[in-house]
Amino acid sequence: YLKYLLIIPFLILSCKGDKKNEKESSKQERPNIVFIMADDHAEQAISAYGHPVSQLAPTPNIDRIAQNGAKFLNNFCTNSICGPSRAVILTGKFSHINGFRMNGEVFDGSQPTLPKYLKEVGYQTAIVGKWHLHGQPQGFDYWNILNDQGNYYNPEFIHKNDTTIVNGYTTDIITDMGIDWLKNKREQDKPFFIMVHHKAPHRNWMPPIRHINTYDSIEFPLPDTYFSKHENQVAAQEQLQTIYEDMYEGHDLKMTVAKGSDSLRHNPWKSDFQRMTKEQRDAWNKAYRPKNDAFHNANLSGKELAEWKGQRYLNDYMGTITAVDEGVGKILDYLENEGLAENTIIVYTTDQGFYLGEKGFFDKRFMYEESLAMPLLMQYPPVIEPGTTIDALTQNLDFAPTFLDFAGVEIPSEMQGKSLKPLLTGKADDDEFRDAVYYHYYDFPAFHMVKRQYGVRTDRYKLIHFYDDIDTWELYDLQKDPQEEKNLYGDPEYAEVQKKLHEKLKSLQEKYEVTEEEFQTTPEEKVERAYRNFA
Ligand code: SGN
Ligand code: CA
Repeated sequence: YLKYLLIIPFLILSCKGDKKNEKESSKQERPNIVFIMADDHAEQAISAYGHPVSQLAPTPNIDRIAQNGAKFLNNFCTNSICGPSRAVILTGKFSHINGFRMNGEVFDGSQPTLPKYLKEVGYQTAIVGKWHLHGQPQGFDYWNILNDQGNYYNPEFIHKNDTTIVNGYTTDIITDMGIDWLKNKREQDKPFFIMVHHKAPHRNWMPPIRHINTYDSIEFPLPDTYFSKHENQVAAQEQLQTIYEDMYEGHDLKMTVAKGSDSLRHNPWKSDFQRMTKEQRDAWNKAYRPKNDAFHNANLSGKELAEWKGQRYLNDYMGTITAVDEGVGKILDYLENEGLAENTIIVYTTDQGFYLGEKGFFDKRFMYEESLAMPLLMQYPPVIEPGTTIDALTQNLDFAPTFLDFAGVEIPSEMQGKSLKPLLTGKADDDEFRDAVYYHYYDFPAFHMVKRQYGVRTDRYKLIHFYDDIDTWELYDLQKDPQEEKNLYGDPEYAEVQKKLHEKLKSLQEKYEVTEEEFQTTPEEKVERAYRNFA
């Protein structure tokens, strides 16, 4: 008996110990999250996605995430513009619910957000780089953000109440800030969530000196639709984002006034160049001068000139991407070397898609594929099989619920997205995840004059309504016409499809609590917005 009596307290103690261990380990098991987001990085420029341009200027480090984990093939934004996409990511709610519809508005930081929920369960949270939601970030233990859009060279950063110029190249600075926080600034025993938000490859596509000439010998393929006439696409006819018509020859294309000169042609925002140090500017001129002189010698005009502009754009754009890719490599190496990669969800994405000359365009905003698509790569070794591809229709709306789900936090019912975890763990069927996505872009009149529009996209079809100062519908069969050049709206052969899409659109608007007010603008508001955007 005595023997057994002695064992009892021991059993009680060891049970308690087990419980404690259980708690400890579940705490430790909350995954860290490293969320790397570029600004305007087209899917066409990530080699893991296989598009022709990216094969000539590959992104081996970004691709590592796809190899280690999952590549989403049908991920879309809800509103293809910077601030709004960021607000959707933070809240898991559409723009009309989180209140941030257009660039230039101020994000209501008092609302519940992803970092706030994560903090509640013990995460350390940080954001470095582009913020662009105006006002100070809330819910982050540490933040150091670019002032507004930020600049490529010697950008200003805002930390607490101080604005400081940080010397160097923005992508490298942001990468180093991210690593510095991971290494030196966080509390080492807590799970962490960091958002590393690049400025690149945003306009005006200024590469680091080391990559100005990296792609000089490459001829990038220009898209078949580079000279599209936008038949039956009124909004596309009236936009101001055509490479060969609307890019500023100096500021954007770095074209000089004459052979032998380093003076830029049209360059309305001088500060992007003036802020460079003499040393940077000299190295810059040295790298650009020979190719600008070759351009003057060639004496191009018409179609040839338009194509040359497309090449210069892609050359610079890919140069900025290459620096982003190097930065991603540095972060991955750091996490791997520190033994952190195993328990860290690493994400690479961008705030929205971008045009690399499709339809003649640069920029985004339209509901057409290139700007609607949002590349998304995610690795998390414990549950995501290497080389996974996901076909489901997913959105930036789903990011917050996904991270909360992985962190073991109950997803708040008011969030409008869905957790991607079941897709990533093979527990959900791609086809059944979602049958259509809803989209709404509001920012008109504004830069590039892309009309207000909303619509629905299924796995095969897309219906768009352009409204406000026009009232036109477009319908595409993406299987037969992936380049969206043939507007089928009103085509009798598609009458049934059209009817179904209208019904779907209506049901999504009901589901997502879209009200009539969403579609109204007062003339005063328009004037105010136009002023804000052009000023
Ligand atoms: C700037 C750019 C525009 C771009 C907007 C929004 N002009 O105004 O081309 O569409 O930002 O971009 S620039 O010459 O000043 O760069 S967003 O990514 O912030 O939404
Ligand atoms: Ca952007």
